[in-house]
Amino acid sequence: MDMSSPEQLIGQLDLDEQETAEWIAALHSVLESSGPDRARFLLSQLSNAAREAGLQWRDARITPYINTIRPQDEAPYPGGSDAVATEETIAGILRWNALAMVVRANRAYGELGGHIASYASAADLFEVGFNHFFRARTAEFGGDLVYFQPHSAPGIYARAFLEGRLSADSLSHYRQEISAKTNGVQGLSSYPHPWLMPDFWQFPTGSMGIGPISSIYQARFMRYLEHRGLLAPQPRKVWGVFGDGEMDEPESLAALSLASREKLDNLVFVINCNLQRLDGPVRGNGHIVDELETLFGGAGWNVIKLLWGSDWDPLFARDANGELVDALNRTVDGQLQTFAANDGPFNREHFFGQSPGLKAIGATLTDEEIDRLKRGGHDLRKIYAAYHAAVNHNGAPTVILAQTKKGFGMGTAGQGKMTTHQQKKLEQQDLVEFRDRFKLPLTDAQVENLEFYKPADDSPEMRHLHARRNELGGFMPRRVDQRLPIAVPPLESHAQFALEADGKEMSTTMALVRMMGNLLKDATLGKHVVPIVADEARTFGMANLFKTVGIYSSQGQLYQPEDIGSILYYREAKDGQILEEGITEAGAISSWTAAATSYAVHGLPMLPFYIYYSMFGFQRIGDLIWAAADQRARGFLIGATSGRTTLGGEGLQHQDGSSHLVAASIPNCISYDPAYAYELAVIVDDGMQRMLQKNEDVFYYVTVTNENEAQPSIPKDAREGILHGMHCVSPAKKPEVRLLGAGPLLKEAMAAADLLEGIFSVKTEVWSVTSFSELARDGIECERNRRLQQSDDEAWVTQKLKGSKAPVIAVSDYVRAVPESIRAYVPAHFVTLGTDGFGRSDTRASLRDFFEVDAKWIAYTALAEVYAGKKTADEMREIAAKLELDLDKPISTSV
Ligand SMILES: Cc1ncc(C[n+]2csc(CCOP(=O)(O)OP(=O)(O)O)c2C)c(N)n1
Repeated sequence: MDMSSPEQLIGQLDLDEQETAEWIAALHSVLESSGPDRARFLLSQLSNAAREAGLQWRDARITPYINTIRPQDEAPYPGGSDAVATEETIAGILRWNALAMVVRANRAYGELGGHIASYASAADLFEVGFNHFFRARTAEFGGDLVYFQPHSAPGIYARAFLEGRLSADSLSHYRQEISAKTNGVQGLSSYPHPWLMPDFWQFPTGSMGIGPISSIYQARFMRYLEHRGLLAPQPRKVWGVFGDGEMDEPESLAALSLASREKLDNLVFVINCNLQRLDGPVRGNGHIVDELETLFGGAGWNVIKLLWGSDWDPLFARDANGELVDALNRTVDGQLQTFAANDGPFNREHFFGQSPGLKAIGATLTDEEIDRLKRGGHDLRKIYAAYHAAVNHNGAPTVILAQTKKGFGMGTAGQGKMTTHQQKKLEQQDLVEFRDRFKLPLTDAQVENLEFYKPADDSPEMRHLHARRNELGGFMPRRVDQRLPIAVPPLESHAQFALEADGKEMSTTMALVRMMGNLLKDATLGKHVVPIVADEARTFGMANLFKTVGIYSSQGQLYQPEDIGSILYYREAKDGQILEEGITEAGAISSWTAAATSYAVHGLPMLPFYIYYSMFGFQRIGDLIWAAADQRARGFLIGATSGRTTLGGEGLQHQDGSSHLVAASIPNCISYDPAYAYELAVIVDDGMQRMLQKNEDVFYYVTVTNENEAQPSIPKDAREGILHGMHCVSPAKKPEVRLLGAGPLLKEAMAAADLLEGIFSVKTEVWSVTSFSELARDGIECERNRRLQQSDDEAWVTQKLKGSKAPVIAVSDYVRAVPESIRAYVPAHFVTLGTDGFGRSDTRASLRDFFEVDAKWIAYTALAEVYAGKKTADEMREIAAKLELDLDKPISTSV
């Protein structure tokens, strides 16, 4: 039983007030005489004693609904009142320009959308960061990293406008990126998108939950680079400014314990608690701040509640018997929102009118003063004090729970309104009120025209703004891509075994791990390689790397591993190279993204290989991969145990038949499904050259399998075809049928060719398709060039297959839609086979029969084409019988 819930604390009657006073006095006296450490020690001793006495007492996870930092402990504002006043003026201007940007865009084109209310609530939180804390990257300092709340983007653009980085023309092209380009202007993307604004945004945060988890793994990856001696240790911080609603996303909370376990005091979360999401308060009957305090506090974070502005301090000072604090404890979010949406008289009546004591406190204020009582997240001094405490906290990450008003300053039109999130049109009267509220020097006509406002260069505001950013190293956000090539070792140095396999048996997974092991040993490249797993290293045969390069652990190894005697023992080390993330694909991909973007974020190119069950990639964490693509990630995603029929017994949830379909939809994802170790070697080599040497913003998705098979050596001149997506592995003169086999099913296509030639004397040619998606992309582009430019471009598929009219049968271990993607470029009759439907637990042989993709089914399908119009139905049935195929079996997609 938790005896310390707030209700109990608040509601409990004090049976002996004198005794209580004595205990409290004792605490104060210890504090005064021996300081806070001693006081904390005594409290934990008391807590232990209580537990030993069987009290089952736990410290409250929820503290009262007031600021964590006492006024007397607040760090003073640098620059004092002048700075506060100037920065408040700047914040007002930014609010206006952000609002004007959104309202203008929507006046012109009602469909563009955008948000005003979110930034209105977050502006002060950002401004204190921009003016005092967010340090830019310079020649000497790596810079702080800031994850911006996505729908506050208009405010960040508004600031860049004042800074002279974005023009008024750009602001006029908010959410009009395509027409902006036509007009020769930098358009502004809706949310932070490095793909669209590569010199500006560093981190994509538009999809809720991605920012929080990414920022945690980013902070951890910075430590990894430092511990491995690749990055000089510097007091850099990762800041994440997020909405309270965004904290509902599982990804937002998924890595909280990692952050505290790793003692990431380089990480600060600022949660903009405006108590509203999109639809409304969502959980209006409670306190989101308390919920988050429990979650973050329980996970070991330093929690700072920043709820009330300085103008509340005298009210609390007058609250001798705790009535005001009690009332705040009791006032739930839905009600706080109603108070935000209403004026002074309403708040006097409904909040301060609750009891005579509160009434007396309220009586010290005018209605106007009550109306203007600030929440903590709108008070620059309080925000500064909280940030100051956060950046000086050691040993744990900090979260600041900043209470704000959604649509702050939008008056009766928007502040605290249920509908404020989507409001993007304001009446003239509302705009004038907004101008007056923030004392903007705009005429009614300028307001009507939604003119952007920029103070004169020599105004105190502009001078202050520039001085602050100069002091902090320059403008932010800013993405820097220095193009730092890294020498890629010659293919033979790490993949000779694959190029000249000469029939040796191995799986493509084994080949990949062996190649990676060799790359790790390379004098130049080795240290840049980052092997990442989500607790499956043994599944993929990577256990030998535990010993050779070690598993990263910020604490080193504090125990003697059970297998210490083995040469491959489980070795954790502070400079370990493998990121072993445990069972969290979301975490592992976040680490991968941090590594894959290190070239831009830290000016330090890394080469991550994240190796995982292919089914738990694009299907499970596809949105995180999409965001990595937006962030111009460079690295390898290795989908292991891939293919619907190749991962035998694992069944429906594990067998992947679709990842290549999704991978193909990501423009900068180059995906391959190689069959042979030598193909894999060529692909990895090409990837390294493009990503590391040529600095192309692409990443590679490569599927590998655990099926052992005899690996041939690389045929002469195969490289070009492998990279284009198909090359001939078994040519035939005047073939009657051509088989295209991909990945693990190339083997079935080769066996089908043997059946066709051996039993039916049908001349068969076999091609290995390494990438249907690359072939399709090439086809789309060539086709378009022919249409638009009247060029004679010909798709690779067409070039390779046009020499014959023989039918073409394609088979892969993926859904038919994958090979179907090249249909338009196949200059012959084309049939596709694939693994549509749910997987099953069974042997590979049974699965391939079930999905009709084994050698016999491929052979039968080929014969059906070759004999079309020549054999009767009965004769085809005889052929099927000869091949032991059941033509009446249900389709694999049926139940
Ligand atoms: C994954 C995902 N789901 C839904 C949305 C749509 N969405 C955009 S903002 C928003 C509400 C955000 O609320 P909150 O985080 O509290 O921010 P506020 O605007 O209140 O500051 C939603 C649901 C999204 N961007 N991403």
